[in-house]
Amino acid sequence: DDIIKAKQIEVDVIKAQRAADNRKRTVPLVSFLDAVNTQPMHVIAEFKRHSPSKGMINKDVEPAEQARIYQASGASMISVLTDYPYFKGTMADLVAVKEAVSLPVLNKDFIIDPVQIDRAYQHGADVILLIVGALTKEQFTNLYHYATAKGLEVLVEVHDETEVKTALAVDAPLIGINNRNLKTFETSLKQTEALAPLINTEKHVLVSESGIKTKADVVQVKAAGARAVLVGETLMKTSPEAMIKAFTE
Ligand code: IGP
Repeated sequence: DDIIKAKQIEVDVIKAQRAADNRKRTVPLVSFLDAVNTQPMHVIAEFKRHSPSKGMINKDVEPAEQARIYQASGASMISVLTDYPYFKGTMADLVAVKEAVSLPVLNKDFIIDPVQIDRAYQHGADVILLIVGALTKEQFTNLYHYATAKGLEVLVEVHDETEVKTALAVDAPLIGINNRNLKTFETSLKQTEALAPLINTEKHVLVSESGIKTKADVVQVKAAGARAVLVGETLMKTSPEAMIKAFTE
C-alpha cells in the first residue's frame, strides 16, 4: 500500500516531465511469447539491486554487464526493476539492458497509470508487469488493453483465486503466480501449486515468480505446470551461469 501511494506521486512527476520528454522508441519490439515453445522451461532473469524485504542485494554489478551474462547463460528474458524508492532501480537500467541484449526485456514496476506504460514503451520495454492485486478490476482491464494495443506483452501477476479470475477474464496469455506474499514478504512455492490448477496451462503460459533458489525448486513448480521461473535474488547473489543452465535443463 505504501508503494502504491509513492507511485501516485511518481506518476504526477512523469506526467509533468513527459511534455518535455517526448522521445520516440527506436529499438525493435521482441516477443517473449513467440519463443515460448522452443524449450520446456524458461528462466526470466531479473536485475534486482535492492528490495524492501532483503535490503541491498548487490550494488556492484552493472545492469548491462549482468544482462549480457544472463543472456549468454541461457535466460529467455531479462526483467529490470525500475522502481527507485524501494528497489533502487531506474529507467536508465532498462535502457542499458535493452541496448546490451537481443532478448525481450520486461519492465518491472508498479504500474497504476497509462503514462507508465508509455514510458516503458519509449524506453524499450517489450513486456510489462501488471500486478492485479495493486489495481481495481477496472483499472487492471483498462491498463491491460492499453498495453497490448501498443504491441507490448503483459505479464499478469496474481496472488489468489480472485486475481486468477481477473487474469482469465481478459484471457491473458502470460500469467505469473507470485510466491511472495506482498504483505508479509514470505515466499512459498505452495502458492504456485495452489493456484496453478485454476489455470489451463496448455493455453496460458504460467510463470512461477519469487523464492526460486535451487534446481529442486524449478522441478517442483514445473510439476505444477510452470513453463518459466522468474528469478532475481539468487541470480544477483551467486554466479548466474551454472544456475541458469541447470534451471533450463
Ligand atoms: C524475483 P526473487 O525472490 O527471485 O528475488 O523474486 C521476482 O519474482 C520479484 O522481484 C517480484 C517483484 C514483483 C518485485 C515479483 N513480483 C513485483 C517487485 C514487484
